[in-house]
Amino acid sequence: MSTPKRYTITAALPYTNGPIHIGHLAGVYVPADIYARYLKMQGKDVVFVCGSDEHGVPITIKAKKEGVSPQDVVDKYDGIIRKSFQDFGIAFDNYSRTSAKIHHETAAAFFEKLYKEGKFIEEVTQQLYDDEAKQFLADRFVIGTCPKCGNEESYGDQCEKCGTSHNATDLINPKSAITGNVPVLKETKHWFLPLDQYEPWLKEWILDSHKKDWKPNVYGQCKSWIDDGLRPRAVTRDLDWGIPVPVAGGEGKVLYVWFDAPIGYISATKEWAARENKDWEPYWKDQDTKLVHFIGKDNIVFHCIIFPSMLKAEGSYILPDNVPANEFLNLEGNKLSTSKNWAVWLHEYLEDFPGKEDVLRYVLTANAPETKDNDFTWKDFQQRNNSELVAILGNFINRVVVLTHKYYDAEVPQPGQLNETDENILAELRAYPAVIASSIEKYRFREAQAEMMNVARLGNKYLADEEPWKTIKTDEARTKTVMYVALQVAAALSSICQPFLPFTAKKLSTILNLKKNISWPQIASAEALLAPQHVIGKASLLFEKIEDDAIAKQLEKLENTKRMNQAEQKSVEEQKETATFEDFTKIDLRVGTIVSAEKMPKTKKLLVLKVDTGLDTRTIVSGIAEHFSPEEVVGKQVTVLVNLAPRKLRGTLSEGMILMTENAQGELVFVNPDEAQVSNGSTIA
Ligand code: B3M
Ligand code: ZN
Repeated sequence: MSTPKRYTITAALPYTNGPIHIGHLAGVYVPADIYARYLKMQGKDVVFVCGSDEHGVPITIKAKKEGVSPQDVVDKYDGIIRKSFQDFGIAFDNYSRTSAKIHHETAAAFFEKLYKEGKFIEEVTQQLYDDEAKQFLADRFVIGTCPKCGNEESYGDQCEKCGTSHNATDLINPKSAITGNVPVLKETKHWFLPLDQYEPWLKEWILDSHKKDWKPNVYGQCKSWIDDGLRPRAVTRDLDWGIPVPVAGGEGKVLYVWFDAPIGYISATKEWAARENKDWEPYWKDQDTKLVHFIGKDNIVFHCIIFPSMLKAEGSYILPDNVPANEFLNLEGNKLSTSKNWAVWLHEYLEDFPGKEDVLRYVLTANAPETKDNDFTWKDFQQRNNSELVAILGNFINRVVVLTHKYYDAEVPQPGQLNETDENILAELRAYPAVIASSIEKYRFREAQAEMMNVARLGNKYLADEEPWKTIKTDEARTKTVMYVALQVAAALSSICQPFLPFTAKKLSTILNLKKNISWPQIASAEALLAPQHVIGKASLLFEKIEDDAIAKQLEKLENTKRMNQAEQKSVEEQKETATFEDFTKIDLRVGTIVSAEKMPKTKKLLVLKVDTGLDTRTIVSGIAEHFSPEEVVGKQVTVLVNLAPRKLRGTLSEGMILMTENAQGELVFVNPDEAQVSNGSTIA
């Protein structure tokens, strides 16, 4: 596209069925924010929109599980997610919600238009139905084997393993996610978007025109879907949560969430334009507008094939110029998972690392899964903070600021004649904005950020080579020149780091006492960024070291999560053979108290207990020494099987057994009665 007149930037609408974590930030929101901030800094006309995706089956499932209404669920998470975005400086022009009136109206009108123009196929088909739940099963209400890759846990609309999108009826061995039942087929009427009819156009638009400028992972996925052949896709559902189908015969049905959600970008733009007294239409309908969708790789088919086909069918909209989807971020070697709680939740991160928003932004960009899945590790987080942010960027700024205060009472000194080194440094500095811009415009944010750090490296190296702390004693004039040049680099950094580290940029502006933001063209020009005699502000540290114990705490948290998950996964043992009532009455269970305990010599596992059973005080040998010390168990009231045939263990006669079980963490615990209320000898039946 030749120079666009304006930009419409969208970031995937998060589902409001849970809070958001580092994977969301790394894959979608930080890159989108860097891009939008960068463009705005260049004075471009930009709208950057997002919002909560509040329809769809995951939300109704969550509501069912928690025994609340879907509205309660979306209200709760919309609030949490909205706050996380604000906290991390994701500067949307508008963050809307798909439950907003304007969205319901926009999506319904969009559907109606396609309906009236005959763009849908209307068909009565057999859909999966859960007889017990009295409900049709679509999307995430049904789980089965993916016809493409064999993943046995595929959802009805999409396989998370291979990314294929399909119809629920395509699944092999489908099962209801509500009851676990095998669904039956039942007739129902739905509207389908005939994607097959768009195939020739999609081939031309994606396979021919975007071969060069779309990322290989995105292009490759699109090509594979198109090569597989596209089929009509239902855009309505038999559900009661969503946007009602606005045409006759649509009663009791709603729009498919993936039909309404991307229209949410349009609604969010409308809402913004109304607030800003602007016209929304050029942002979506003028061919000179560049539309860019930031998403994760699981959303590629929806943004590259289905939504564009909808826009094409409607006829008056522009199409995305690019869809720079990222791969996935893993955490300490494992896939991020909301259900397994394997995540770093943004709201929790800020509790543990207050004021370190930019550190996370930095690390996530440095490690962004741009071309392949990548791993977030806490060690790497610490390392990048300590040896990059603190040691390079923070250190450079701190040296410049502290020395300026010390030598010149905070005033930018008047430089003398610049020598070749100084000229080279300034020439290098002036070249950076173009280099970084070029990476950003190619959606290579890691590369762009690495170049930003190179500016700080340049400054550090310059100071280390010129050693103003030494020359101050021998050559005042030279020192002034060096400090002047170093201050120019510091000033440039306040602007160059802004898209990546917005909080730091602000701090740095305050430290340098900048009255106006410095623009990138200004850096590229020969003009002084900080004029002699300008008085800078107080020194303060941009970053601080992260110590080992803070990292250990995070790793411990993850270890706990692992343990919990393992305990949960442990399958429940099958029920044993039936015992008759007579069998049961033979068993004599009593309440007893452990009165003494000692380790059985020369064994690891055995404790010799004396137990007051109410009948007598007897010896019981128990294999719990690896779980409890003798001191821990003395005084405990426990359940005792008293009529177990006595048996000799290592020469000691054991007359009974103490009942134990395992808790969720896999630790042994006593099966004990409510201690205060029962006396020893009480029978248990
Ligand atoms: N809510 C899916 C997701 O969070 C979906 C994105 C919608 S973008 C229009 O993965
Ligand atoms: Zn699959």
